[in-house]
Amino acid sequence: MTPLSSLTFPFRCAATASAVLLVAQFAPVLAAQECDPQAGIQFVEKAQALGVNFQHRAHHSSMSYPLEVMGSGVALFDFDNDGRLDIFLANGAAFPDPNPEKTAPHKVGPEDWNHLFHQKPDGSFEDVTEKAGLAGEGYAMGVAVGDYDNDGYEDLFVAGFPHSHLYHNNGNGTFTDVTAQAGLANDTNWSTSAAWVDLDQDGRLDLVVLRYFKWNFDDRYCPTPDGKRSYCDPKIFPAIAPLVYHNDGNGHFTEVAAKTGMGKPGKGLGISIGDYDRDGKIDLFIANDGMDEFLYHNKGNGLFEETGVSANVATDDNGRDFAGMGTVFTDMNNDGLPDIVVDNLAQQTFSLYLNRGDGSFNYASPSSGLTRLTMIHSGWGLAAFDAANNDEKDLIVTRGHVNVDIQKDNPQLNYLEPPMLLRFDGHSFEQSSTCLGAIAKEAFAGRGLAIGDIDNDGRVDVVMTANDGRAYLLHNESSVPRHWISIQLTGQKSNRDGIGAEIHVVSAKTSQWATISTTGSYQSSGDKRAHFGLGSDTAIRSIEIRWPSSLQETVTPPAVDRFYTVTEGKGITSVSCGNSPCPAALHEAH
Ligand SMILES: [Ca+2]
Ligand SMILES: [Ca+2]
Ligand SMILES: [Ca+2]
Ligand SMILES: [Ca+2]
Repeated sequence: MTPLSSLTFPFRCAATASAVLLVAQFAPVLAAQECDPQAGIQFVEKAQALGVNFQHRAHHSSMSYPLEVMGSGVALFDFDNDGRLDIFLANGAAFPDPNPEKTAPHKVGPEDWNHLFHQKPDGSFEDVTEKAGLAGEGYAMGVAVGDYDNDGYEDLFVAGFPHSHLYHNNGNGTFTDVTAQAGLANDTNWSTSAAWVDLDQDGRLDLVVLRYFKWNFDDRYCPTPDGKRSYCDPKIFPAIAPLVYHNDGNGHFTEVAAKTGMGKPGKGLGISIGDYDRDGKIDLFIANDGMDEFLYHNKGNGLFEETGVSANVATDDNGRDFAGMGTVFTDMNNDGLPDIVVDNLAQQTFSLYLNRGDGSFNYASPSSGLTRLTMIHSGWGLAAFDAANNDEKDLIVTRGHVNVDIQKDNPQLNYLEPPMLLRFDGHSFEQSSTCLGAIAKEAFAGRGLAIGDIDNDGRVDVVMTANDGRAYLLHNESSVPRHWISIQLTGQKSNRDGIGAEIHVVSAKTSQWATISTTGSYQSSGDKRAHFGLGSDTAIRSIEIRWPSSLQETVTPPAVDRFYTVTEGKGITSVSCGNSPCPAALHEAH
């Protein structure tokens, strides 16, 4: 049999006997895709109904340039502080086909623009791209949201090719491109995903920008078995270091990848943050394509060491690398230790690494059922969230292969795939994609994905993107009444977003942890609020917060089903019931 290692190429072209056998072996499982009515999970797709009319333009060419199949991302954030999440969508750009002169991609008109959709009080969206000044330049890929100057307004970093852009939020509905004055104009080549995180705990968000590989528009002919030009295996392109920008505090950044120990060349597509060894210093996971994954352990003072191999997260349990794309760094089984999930191309299976608590992880894809559920699927956008508010973390994934012709050579695989929902009970996954509603039957080239409670009803919603396709907004309409709580942090000594803070929520029957983060998934940026499903519990016993400044703070909210803001050192400073007024009685929720 062909060794599986030969199948781990993202842009693989040929079918093999082993792949077909594997597919046949797992075929019966795929029939069982019913949504368990007990869970009460239900999503309804509403993008166009709510005015989120976005079409991604990939500019697929005759030359199979890899750039054209990898984007783009989405961000869910409240840019105008009106309490309602808004949506930013990154878009492609045009270039000559073929492009021997290596002309940089250029947005020729509104159809190539990035778009900002403002959520109105009635829950529908209006396109405010022009007013905001966010149409963008070049081929945009990833999006990262963070208030880097701690002025209370979320700023926006847009990664792409051949340059990335930093947009400062002016606080009046407009943004200013500050890339050059911030010292980020040297960010050339192909940037994919980025993360805002305070690496050295000085109270200011730093910026980690992943790059895919060293690439330009050179003609690379990588044929399929029948001689047709196809996408080249990323293994033929040289790895490249990420860009790590220290926030100097005056609107300027300094590139410090080598100085911080994070200068190891990679092929980065996804990044997520979590304090895996619980030492109070935030660590980073980087999903690389077709090589070892990286885990950067924070040694303090802004210095890092790469511990992927010793921590057992560099490969699968047979030492095989994979096409790491989306990633989450979240406590999946409520034991207080952040776990790691990575999604990959078909025939590689997705990866679940459960934190052992000793600085290493256990590869749990086979034992959790994730192997059999993902064997023939390709994943990109990825998030863990409690879809049913029942104290369990579920996984949602956007899917689709990179190779348009994959089905021709490999009948069991698909270029276009519907998104997937997997329920997780802390031990094993259960196929629950039909809970996503009609979209569970709609195949598209899924890429970006971000989660957040878009309509502030206590149920977490989802936005998805498609390469050369439209945007999708999955409204969570799960029907079984369960309780929840949402926490937004406002840092004082810590960064204002509270990114990197850990929150531990305890109720009668639940004990849950979350790390405040906008990064993770694939090229996307999610709601910075931490949402906790509480099942039937109607009271919170305590909430412990460990701020990035190291301050430990305990608060006890008086009621569930509320949005709380906790300000560093000051406890609860605001409470809201979302879009409706709070009921008069505090413990009415039963
Ligand atoms: Ca808003
Ligand atoms: Ca700001
Ligand atoms: Ca740590
Ligand atoms: Ca919602």
